[in-house]
Amino acid sequence: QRFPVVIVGAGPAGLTVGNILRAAGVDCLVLEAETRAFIERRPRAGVIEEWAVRGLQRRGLADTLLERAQLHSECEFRFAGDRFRFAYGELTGQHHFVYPQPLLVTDLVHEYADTRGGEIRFGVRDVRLHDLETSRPSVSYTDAGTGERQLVECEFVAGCDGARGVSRTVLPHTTHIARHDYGIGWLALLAEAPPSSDCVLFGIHPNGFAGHMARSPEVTRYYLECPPGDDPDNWSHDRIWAELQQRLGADGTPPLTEGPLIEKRVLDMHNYVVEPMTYGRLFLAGDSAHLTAPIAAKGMNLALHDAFLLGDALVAYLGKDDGSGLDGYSQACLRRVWDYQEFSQWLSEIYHGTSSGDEYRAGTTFARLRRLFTSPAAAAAFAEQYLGTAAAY
Ligand code: RFL
Repeated sequence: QRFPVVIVGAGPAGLTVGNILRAAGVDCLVLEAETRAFIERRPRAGVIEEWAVRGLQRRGLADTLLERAQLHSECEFRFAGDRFRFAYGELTGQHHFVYPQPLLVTDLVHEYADTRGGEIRFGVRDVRLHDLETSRPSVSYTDAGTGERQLVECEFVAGCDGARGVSRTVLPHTTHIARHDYGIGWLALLAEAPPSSDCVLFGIHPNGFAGHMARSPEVTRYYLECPPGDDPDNWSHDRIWAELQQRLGADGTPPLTEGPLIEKRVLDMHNYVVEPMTYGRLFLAGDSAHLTAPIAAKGMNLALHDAFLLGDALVAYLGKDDGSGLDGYSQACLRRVWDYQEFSQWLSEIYHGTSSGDEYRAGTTFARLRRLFTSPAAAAAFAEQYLGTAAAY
């Protein structure tokens, strides 16, 4: 079997690359470890930046999203019993689109496999990459149905298999992997409860950070800062809601609308960046190349950015023999990646400085927050970074 491109992983990155290739008539094969039903339900991100939505739209991948997503243009910081609205949409003229990741993945799989006729094999096991330094690499895997090993020859491998995939493990020792550990955990929660505000809420509290993000009229994502490696079982339903009410409480606001918790898991906040994002004929995209803890809700946006660049670059090379996109791929991606990493770090200090137990950090956190609401220049800079428009400069 032979395909010009084999894509490992059917997340937002892999499916977007696949869709771009199919639209240009470039054949490809997507290999995915999970089932279609599983990836269409896996809850994760929910906030997509406007430039990313426009990028999907230009490639015919945003029709359902544009019909169904909610537009957000404000967020609210709650601290010291007060609430401060931040209207970033007014400052930039741009929005966030709230559209849960499983819905985007469902749209992208449907478009790729059912509309554009792309081939995708689910439930594959033990994917291995071969001869990446040559112009004839290949990928082997164990087929889900027959249990037999299969070998697929190709010209390029797109490593879009996320933070726990195989692509990153085959990189040579000359590849640099920069890591950062925040030393904190977040209890990530999905509540079967309507949102309690029309915008994202950030609770800055001595007990720890708390976040509120709408996902749909029926489901809301919440986060609670907790010790890294904490056991989710330490967090009973009652304890969770008591902490959320306290950390997100502000004078004159009604209590949060409570509901059953349908997801409860501890995320250890850490980041990494792989540099360069390529090795021979292997091109990494998305979480396989860089992880950004969900502090600034950037991961899926970066995955889409990589996918646009990689999809277009592969089409240019395979269709027009133009290798410039592939040559500049890693550098072009990493510019936005590092910009978002820096913003995540900056925002992390706002979220976690107050609860660090360090009076000095608490003081500088409040100074940072006050500046957002008193300095128009600081507000404009925050708005650009929050929406990802600054990274385009
Ligand atoms: P994905 O989505 O992890 O997809 C990788 C796919 O590869 C498959 N796979 C393999 N397939 C074959 N062989 C192997 N050996 C394989 N190993 C893995 C996996 O099954 C999977 O289907 O990576 P991709 O495409 O790079 O997309 C990245 C995003 O999923 C990720 O960055 C975001 O979810 C991060 N994130 C958020 N990002 C945002 O932009 N906005 C948000 O609001 C936001 N919220 C979040 C988040 C991540 C979270 N978690 C769970 C870490 C909230 C949370 C709680």
